[in-house]
This record gives sequence, structure tokens and C-alpha cells, in this order.
Amino acid sequence: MDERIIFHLDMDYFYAQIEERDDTTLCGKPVTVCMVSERIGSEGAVATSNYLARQVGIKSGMSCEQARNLAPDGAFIPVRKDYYESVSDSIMEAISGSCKTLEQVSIDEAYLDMSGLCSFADASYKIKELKDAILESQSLTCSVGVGPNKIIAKMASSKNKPDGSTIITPEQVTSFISPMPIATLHGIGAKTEKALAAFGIETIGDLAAKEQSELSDTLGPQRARKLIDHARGKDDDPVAKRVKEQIGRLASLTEDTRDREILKAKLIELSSLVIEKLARDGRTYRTVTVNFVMQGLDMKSRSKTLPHATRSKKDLVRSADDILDSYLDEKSGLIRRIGVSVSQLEKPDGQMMLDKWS
Ligand code: DGT
Ligand code: CA
Ligand code: CA
Repeated sequence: MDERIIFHLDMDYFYAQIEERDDTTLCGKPVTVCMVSERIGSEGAVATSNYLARQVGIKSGMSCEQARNLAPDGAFIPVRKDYYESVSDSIMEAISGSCKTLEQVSIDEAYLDMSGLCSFADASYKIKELKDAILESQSLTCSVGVGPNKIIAKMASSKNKPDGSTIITPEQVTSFISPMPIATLHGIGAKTEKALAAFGIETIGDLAAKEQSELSDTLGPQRARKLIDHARGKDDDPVAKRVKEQIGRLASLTEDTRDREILKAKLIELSSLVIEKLARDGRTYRTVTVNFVMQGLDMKSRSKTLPHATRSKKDLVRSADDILDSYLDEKSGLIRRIGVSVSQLEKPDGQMMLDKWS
């Protein structure tokens, strides 16, 4: 096989950077994006923050209240997940033409298979092209890692942030990863870290020096093999196009309700968002699902499948509305959140979108 060259792209302080871009008055301030819990006005945990906020100790997952104490003059912004999703879609669209295969792995991360399109020696030009494409399309910065496989590319992208890049050639792999703490290896959580510590394994290099047989009893033979391979910088996992098997949007209601008009208006709003996303992906749907999160937080869903594939908003709204009617008829209780999703997605050329790597 020809030499592989894989890029890993990770957007910088993604949610907070989008907010900064959209509101220039935030420039130079610590910016924190807060999750908003069920009820309007009550803040949950920090989703992310910009680098100024990180300097005063604000971290993802801490309570927003705690964050406010750390940065009394900072900006605190409620999360806009659907909007960030649409920014993410635009970014992925802008770069999809620059590689052989694009594998989106989270809202702000993707692997790009660049094998045959550049070499390690000229990778820096491709990095610049990629960063420029994202800047031009969305005015946002990212960090890029380049390596002979996904594991190395991902470790490289976090080496130099924000707006950085790191290229690790096959020859540099061992010296790059060996000294790193074992917890930085993909797939090693606190429990495995502790189990490996009992073997005196603290760095990735320590793990690379072990044989499978030494760790099989503790990790299981397959996992032991895989983690040792990764620690030796070996990973042949392909960059695989990931397809979403459904597209959906969910929203909280301002109060728990079973008012038909309020629920219908929400369904129309959500249906528009779903249709927009479907159009961006160039897909059709056949099945419509409405999700109901009840006051006690139990979840119910009801689906309806249409006779033909379609991209029609009218059909989506009508189907969702029918489902709502029969649901209200059948069930009692107040509804807290409502969602609309479509599945059985197809590309116009008739290819089924499958719920797996393709
Ligand atoms: P970075 O990559 O270190 O410059 O900063 P981010 O903010 O891009 O961090 P990353 O890549 O881990 O996560 C991407 C986005 O995912 C981030 O902007 C917000 C969201 N996110 C990350 N961690 C959490 C979390 O603990 N809770 C919630 N709700 N969202 C999170
Ligand atoms: Ca990121
Ligand atoms: Ca990320």
C-alpha cells in the first residue's frame, strides 16, 4: 500500500469562537458559552469558553455560576446548538472537495484522507489551503494535525492550539508519542490508566514496550493488542465517510403544555430546520418521527412512513401534525420538549443512506 497521509482538523474553541465572530463587542473579553437547562433563565454547565476565559480557570463542564465568579466582567452566552450545527455543516461542505475522503467525527472535528494528494514534505501547503477555505467560508480558525494514521493525526492537532498545526512524519512518530502520559492515548480512560499503572506503565512508550501476553488478562487479548499497536504508533483504521441515518431537531417548550396550537407552531419551526439541513445534504426522506419528552422526562416517539421518498416541507409538516393529533388523542399528560426527525434518507441517485460506515 502507498504511504498514507491523514489530516485531523479541530476547530478552535468552537462554540465560543462562533459567538465572538458574530458579535465583535466580545473581542478581548473572556467569553463563556453556557448550557441552558430546561427552563429559561436557569443556566447549567459551561459548554466551552474562549482562551481568555480559560486563562482564569474556566473549563468545560463546570457550573456557569462558578465560571461567573472567575470572570465577573466576562460575557456569558446561552448555547445555540442548532446554529453551531449549521456552521459545522458549512465548514464540512467547504473542505469536502480538498481530500479523498472526509470523516466528520464530531461537531467540530474531521479526519481527511490526503493520501496521494500531498506528501509530508509539502503538507504545510495543504494545511494552509484548508485553513484558508474555512476562513473564507466561515471566518473561523482551526488547528490541524498531520500524521501517517488517524491516532497520530489527532494527537498532532492538539499539540499546537489555537490556529496551529503540527506535522508528524512516519520517522518522527515514536519520539513524538513515547514520552506522552498514557492517558493521552485515544481510548484510555481513568479505569484503564489505573490498571496499567499497576504494571508500571506511565507513558505511551512504557505501553509500547509491553507484549500482548503480559496485558491480555487485564485488558482482554483484543484490546491489549489494539492499545499496544496504538502505543507503537500503528493504526490502520481507514478514514471512512460517515453518514447520518437521521436528521432531527428538538426544542424545549417555554412551559409544559398540551396546547395544540403551541405544539403545532413548534413542529412547523422544527420542520423548517430539518428541511434546511436535508436540502444542504441533498437528500430525501420517507419516515417522519415526532419525539415527545413528557413532564416527568419520559420519552415517547411516534413515526409515520410515506409511500414515496420526498423532500417536501409540506409533507413533513402534515405528517408531524397527524402524529401530534393522534398522540394527544391517545395520551394524557403535559409535554416538555418536542422534536421532529426524518429517516430512511436517500441521495437522489437512489443510494440508501445506511446506519454504518460506508
Ligand atoms: P479547543 O478545541 O480546545 O480549542 O476548544 P473547543 O471548545 O472546540 O473544545 P472541543 O473541541 O473539545 O469541543 C468542541 C465543542 O463541543 C465545544 O466548542 C463545545 C462542545 N463541548 C465540548 N465539551 C463540552 C462539554 O463538556 N459540555 C457541553 N455541553 N459541550 C461541550
Ligand atoms: Ca475544538
Ligand atoms: Ca473537538
